[in-house]
Amino acid sequence: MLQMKDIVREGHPALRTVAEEVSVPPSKEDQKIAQDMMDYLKNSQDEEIAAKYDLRSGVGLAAPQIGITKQIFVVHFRDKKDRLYNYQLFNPKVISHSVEQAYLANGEGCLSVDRDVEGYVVRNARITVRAYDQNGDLQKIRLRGYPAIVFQHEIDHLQGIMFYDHISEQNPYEVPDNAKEIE
Ligand code: K3U
Ligand code: NI
Repeated sequence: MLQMKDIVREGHPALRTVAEEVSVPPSKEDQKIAQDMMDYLKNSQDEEIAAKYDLRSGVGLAAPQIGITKQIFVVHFRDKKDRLYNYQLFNPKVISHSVEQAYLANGEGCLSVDRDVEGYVVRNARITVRAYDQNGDLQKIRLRGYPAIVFQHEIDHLQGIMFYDHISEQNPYEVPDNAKEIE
């Protein structure tokens, strides 16, 4: 099972590399990478397992975060209406996005960043993602609010982009005119 020692941290080149597309349908090897990452998320959200193995809780994980520069990411979380977002995705593309922007009121964190970073991470409020799932089926996923933020955070990892790249250096709490806050 994946543990915190397997997650690379700031300074590791994989976090600043543009990840490579994978073959579709995903190979057995790539399916295992995604499944291992999904197991990490589920374990990290289980209080007992997380305490036993000292896992930091996460809602998403991208392959470059375990040092594998392939376009694979997984998410596992529920939105405020208790809808489950459980996806293993390959070669994702944001095919459209809103002009309106959004940011989490409490900022963002990252399993690859061992420090608190202050400021608003301003992103697109709504996105549509096209990606392949673990079976090789093409998925088109429309997202808004918190789920849209999580998916953008993960897709950024595949482009070598860190969440703090989106924070204004001049004023970390600057809110653009067209941006709304997400609780
Ligand atoms: O956001 C986190 C969380 C954990 C448990 C319950 C509720 C929230 C932890 S940080 C996280 O999940 C990152 C994971 C990363 F870095 F590996 F991709 C993803 C993320 C955090 C914040 C906003 C969007 C995405
Ligand atoms: Ni992250």
